[in-house]
Amino acid sequence: MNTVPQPLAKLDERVAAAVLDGLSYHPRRLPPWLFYDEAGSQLFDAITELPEYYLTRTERSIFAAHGAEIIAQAAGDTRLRIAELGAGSADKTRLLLAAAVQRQESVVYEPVDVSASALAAAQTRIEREIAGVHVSPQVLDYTRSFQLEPMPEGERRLVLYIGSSIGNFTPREAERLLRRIRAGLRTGDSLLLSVDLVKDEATLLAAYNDAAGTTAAFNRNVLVRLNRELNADFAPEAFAHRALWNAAESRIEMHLESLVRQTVHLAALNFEVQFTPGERIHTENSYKYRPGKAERMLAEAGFAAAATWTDARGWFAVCLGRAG
Ligand code: AVI
Repeated sequence: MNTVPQPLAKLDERVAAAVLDGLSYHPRRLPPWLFYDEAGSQLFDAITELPEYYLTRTERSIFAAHGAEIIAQAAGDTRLRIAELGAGSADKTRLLLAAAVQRQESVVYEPVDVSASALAAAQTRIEREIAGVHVSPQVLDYTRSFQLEPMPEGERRLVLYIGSSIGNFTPREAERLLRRIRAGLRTGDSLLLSVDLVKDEATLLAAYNDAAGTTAAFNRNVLVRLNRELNADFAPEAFAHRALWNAAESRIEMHLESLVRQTVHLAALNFEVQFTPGERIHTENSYKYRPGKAERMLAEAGFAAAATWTDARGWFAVCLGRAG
C-alpha cells in the first residue's frame, strides 16, 4: 500500500533547531527532553514501574518514611506552599502533599510545566484525590526562566525537584539551573533535590536495559517522534538501544546505535544524515552522585544544606537546601 505523505503540523522551532544541531554534530546527539511526547511520557511512566528501575520506588519509600519530617523542616514555624518542577504523574508528590495537609490543614500546590495540558490533568487528578490541596498550575519552562507567582508574606515556598531529574543535566547545566532556582526564591524558602547515588554497575545497567524492553522502546520513540514531527524516515528497528556506564563521568549513557549503513531524510528540515554501521546517537546522560555531592551542588548555588534522607541500601538521596 502506498503511504500518502501527511501534511506536517506546524513545525516546532525548538525541536527543529535541536535536531538540526544534534544530528550535524559528531558524535551525533539528541537532547533528552525530546523523549517526552505523549507516547514517551507514557513509556516513562511504565519505566517507573519496572522491577529493574529501582529509582522511583526507592524515592517513594523515603517520602513514605520521612514525609512529615521533610515538610516540618521546610516549614519551620510558617505556612508552606509547595511548587514542583515538572508535573509528571505526581504519584510520589502525593505523600508530601498529604504530609503538608496533615500539618497545616490545606496547602497550595504549584506544579510547574511547559505543557498546559499536563498541568490541567495534574490539577483535576490531585484536587479530586487529596482533600485540602489547592492546585495553582504555572506554565513555565523552568530550564529557561524561573519566576513563580508572588506569594503572601509570612509563607514559605518549598520547591520540589525530585525524581532524579537533575541527573539528566551536565554538571554545568545543573549548576546553572540550581542558581536560577535560587534566584527565584526568597530567603528561608527551600529546595528539595533528589539524586540517584552511585552503586554497583550491574544494578545501574539493569535499570536502563530492562528485560521487557520498555527502556529500549522509550529510547527509540524519539525517532518515531522525529518521523512524525519532522517528516523524517528513520526505521527505528534499524537502531539498537545501548545503555552503558561511563565511570569517568559517573553517568549512565543511552545511545541509539545504527545497525546498518543508512541514510535518513528529515524532509521538514531539508536535511539528510548518513550513518555507518555501529555509529551512535547519544540520547541521554543520567548522572549518579557520590554521597555529599548533591549537598555541595546546593551550597554552590546558594542553599545551605539542611538535611539529607536516604534509604536503607544507600541507593538514593533526598536533600533539603535552605535559601540563605
Ligand atoms: C527522568 N529521568 C530522571 C530518568 C533517568 O533515570 O535518568 C529518565 C530515564 N531514562 C531512561 N530511563 C529513565
